[in-house]
Amino acid sequence: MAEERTYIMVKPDGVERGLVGEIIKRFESKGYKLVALQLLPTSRELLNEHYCDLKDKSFFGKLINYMLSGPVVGMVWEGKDIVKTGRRLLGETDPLKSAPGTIRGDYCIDVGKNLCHGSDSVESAQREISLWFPNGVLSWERHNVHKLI
Ligand code: RTP
Repeated sequence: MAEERTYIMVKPDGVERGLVGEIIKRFESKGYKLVALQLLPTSRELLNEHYCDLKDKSFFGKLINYMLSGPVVGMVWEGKDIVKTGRRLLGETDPLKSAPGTIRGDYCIDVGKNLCHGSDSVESAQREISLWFPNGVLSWERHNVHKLI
């Protein structure tokens, strides 16, 4: 059976602040495998689809404007329990509730600028990966994984 995958996205503030490398480093260091990576401007259409579950929330308009403010870096990471562990690496949605040692706990203070997104379930991950990477992602093998990490 294929390994679990998740969609991780560095939001415009993370790209602007030069934190892409730091975020990638945390997933790599943990032992996860990168299978897709892209820098791209978002569009209202993609964001409406990505955040379709939140369209009735009071902060929806603010969220979409923030996400349209600059390019994002979208990634697909693969590995054991990556959806749940990926969210733990990111920290809580509200950075002030995020433990030090998590990405949001270490690098931000505002829920409206919380640096990154991570899929919240295996089903959401599949939906988001198809949305942001319609041409698919790479499959590759790490033969010397224990020597690399
Ligand atoms: P994400 O989708 O970005 O990983 O966030 P999440 O699951 O941790 O949180 P969710 O409830 O899905 O919210 C999506 C994004 O909306 C922004 N937000 N603003 N009260 C507010 O102003 C507020 N609440 C949420 C955040 O950027 C959050 O990540």
